[in-house]
Amino acid sequence: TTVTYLADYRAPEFLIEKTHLTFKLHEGYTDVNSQLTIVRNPHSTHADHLVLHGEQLELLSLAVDEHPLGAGDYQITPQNMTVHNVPEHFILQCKTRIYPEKNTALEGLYRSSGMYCTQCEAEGFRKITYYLDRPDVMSEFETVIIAEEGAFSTMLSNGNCLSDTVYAGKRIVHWHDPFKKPSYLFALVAGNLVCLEDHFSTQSGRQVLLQIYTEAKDSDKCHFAMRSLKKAMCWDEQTYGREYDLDRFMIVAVDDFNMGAMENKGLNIFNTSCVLAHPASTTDAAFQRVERVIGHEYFHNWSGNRITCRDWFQLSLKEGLTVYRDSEFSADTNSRAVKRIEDANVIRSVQFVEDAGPMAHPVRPDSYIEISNFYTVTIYEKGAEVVRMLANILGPEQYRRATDLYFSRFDGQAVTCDDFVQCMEAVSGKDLRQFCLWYSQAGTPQLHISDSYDAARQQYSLTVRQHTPATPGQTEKQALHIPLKIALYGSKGVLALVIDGQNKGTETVLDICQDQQTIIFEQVAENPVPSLLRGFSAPVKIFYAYQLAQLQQLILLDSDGFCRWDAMQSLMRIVLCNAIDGKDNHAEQIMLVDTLKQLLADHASMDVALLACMLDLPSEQYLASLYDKANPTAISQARTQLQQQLAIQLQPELLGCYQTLQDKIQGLSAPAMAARSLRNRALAYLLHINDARYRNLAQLQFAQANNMTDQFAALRALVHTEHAGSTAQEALQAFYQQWQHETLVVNMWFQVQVTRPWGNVLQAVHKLLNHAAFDARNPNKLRAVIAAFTNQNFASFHDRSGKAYQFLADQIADIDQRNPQMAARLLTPLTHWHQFIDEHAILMRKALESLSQCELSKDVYEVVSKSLM
Ligand code: HT7
Ligand code: ZN
Repeated sequence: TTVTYLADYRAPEFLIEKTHLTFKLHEGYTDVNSQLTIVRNPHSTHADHLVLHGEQLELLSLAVDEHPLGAGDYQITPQNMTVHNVPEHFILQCKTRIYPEKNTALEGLYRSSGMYCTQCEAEGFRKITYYLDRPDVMSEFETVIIAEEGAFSTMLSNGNCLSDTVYAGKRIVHWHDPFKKPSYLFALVAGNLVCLEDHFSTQSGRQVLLQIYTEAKDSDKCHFAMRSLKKAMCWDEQTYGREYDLDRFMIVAVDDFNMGAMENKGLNIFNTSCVLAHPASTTDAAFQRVERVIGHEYFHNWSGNRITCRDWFQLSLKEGLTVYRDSEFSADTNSRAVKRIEDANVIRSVQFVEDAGPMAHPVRPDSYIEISNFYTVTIYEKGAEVVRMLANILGPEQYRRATDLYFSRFDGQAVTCDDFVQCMEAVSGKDLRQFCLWYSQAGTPQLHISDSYDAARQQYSLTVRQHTPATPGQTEKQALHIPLKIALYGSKGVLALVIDGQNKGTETVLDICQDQQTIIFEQVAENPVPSLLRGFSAPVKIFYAYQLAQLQQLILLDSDGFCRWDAMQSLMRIVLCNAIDGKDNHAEQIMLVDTLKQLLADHASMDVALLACMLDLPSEQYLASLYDKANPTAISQARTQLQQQLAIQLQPELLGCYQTLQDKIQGLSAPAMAARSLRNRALAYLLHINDARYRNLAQLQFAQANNMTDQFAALRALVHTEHAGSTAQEALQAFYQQWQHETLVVNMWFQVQVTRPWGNVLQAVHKLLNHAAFDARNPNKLRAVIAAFTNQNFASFHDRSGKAYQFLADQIADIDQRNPQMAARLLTPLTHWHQFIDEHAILMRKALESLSQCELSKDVYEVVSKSLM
């Protein structure tokens, strides 16, 4: 196996000015003719041989400037083709044959329910034709697609359609993309699709044709995506001054897709799960996902496509920035506090766990074996937090000027994370060298905070100590620049902040830059409660020994929604950890119940969406991360018990909430969604009580719901309680009966069963794998059954027998034969073995070891070998 290192980056020896591709689609195979206008890179060394990428290609012919090449003129290996003795400037003509119908890896050109589609990022284009398949080679593309006349209603590629003709029984469609782009943004689609059309007129008055293509059966599920797209286009004009640049923007929905969606220039390809939505069959959460992903891919048109990455080590340049952009888009359109809580939750329960494991890597990694393994929460979500910190350090005006500078300075180029930060420095005049460690240093910084109050001097001091634990290959860590946003609360509310004689208002950002530093607040009339890391101002762990009453004060009164939720999480965490550790918990439990009672009783005056989040207990995964060696059984038990206790003790308030919100749940407005989310959380709690009244409530909601959120929440509550017996079974059957023709809903039906927190779920999983609706080649099905079981069913995955660990290893060995990217992704839960007590760690390792005995793809090999190191 070869390792690729950032330090080995060299500019390309050759550039490709023009790329002219002709695809002849035949049943069973596709012939690709490419004509590349190649020049030697004036900025590079003077090689006289050209090395192109190419994998799994059948070479039919090759010519330089129309002269056919013979066997001695070139050399082919499984990864490359070397053409010897090429001139300064020439045209390379290459004919290859590929087999899309046999492509189960879903990378390159493949078929998904009959249609042809492509996925080229990161390195899939080399499975289509020989090319310089690297993001710093940007070329102008022309694409001709030829198929039997009448075979496909839709034949698409990037850019503008130049012509669409029929000749000698063949349909010939010619596309041209005027913007230079790297090969990873190339796309082609051919299929029998229908299209929803609309228009957007840009701020400068240009008309853009918007099209969303789907299979005919899904034509009624595109309206929400279309609205989201127009909203996103408008938002990017207003927030970043970015206007769309082509005359046409197309989205195609496909069933078989390894990720959520892909930002190909002018022709985004979407997993159906991230574009289709209809109130009857789509939950509120899924609606929000569609809006977010539509925004994300659209925003890539500037952050990724116009300005792209120099090499894949810079992946977060486009992904971190684009996630930050989509996250602000969602915050502006929905609840800002809730969005921040969701983001923080992902960082804490998933990214911190990645950072503590064998796959830990910096936002800009130094090396990889398989780049597909680096589309991670660290690159995406931590990368977004890094951009957010920069935006906050600069403030809104400077940040906007800095992004304007970035977009104009580097338009049409492939650049680095350093280039991005330099724009921030240029505009603000700030020295961001220490800040840049966020890009190169892996691991989660820990802030240990202590305080003291001097009543005589009226001074309050906070001492902050920072420490980042070692990660694989990085033992020495330097102090980071951490923006710590804080406020202080007194008995009558928020206090004015005075530091060094300067008035800081009621909220300030402390620049934590040293291993240890102390900040002194003056004119503080009483010992305050610190509100720390407001708005989740940095992706760090905070350690501060709050007293219970202090937490309660923050929960009830903090003006920062994130901090209210966070204080509640802390209180719940204390109760749960005490239970896990077998400690006395009386006072803590009383405090928790009392606080929740107050919130629920007063729900009319609260942000309902925020209150709903505040009812969620910390995830098992997050709780496990708090321990050196976690006992998964103890964690699951403590969590289930607390859910039951809270349900019993808060019964009247939960029921009250459920009933009073009854008349607020119609439609797709934000208040209606918030009401549904609170009501359904209340319902889920109530079903932890073994009482037929509550089961009837769920049954009634299931039967009467006119939207998927409520119908599914009721189903989930029934299936997830041990006491619902045949009622749950009947609901499951009815649900399948009703929705069996909606693939995405069937996936939810799979998911709800494998995440059941009781009984022998592994047995149920085996049964579902044999269900007629299951298809092991479809990534969404693998996610709905296998990933949902192993990632969202902590108790069953960590069953003491270790059977679920071995089950996952066996599944991965099988999936890896067809789809290495999916196989490697599914492996994640096993890589966390080091988090758990030996009894589990040994079994998890054993499963990994069994996998390491198999013939593995590069993708799975990298994860397995790093996990066993
Ligand atoms: N930029 C896109 C990445 C992507 C991808 C990567 C590896 C394998 C398959 C893939 N499909 C899409 C998605 C995005 O961040 O917008
Ligand atoms: Zn992206």
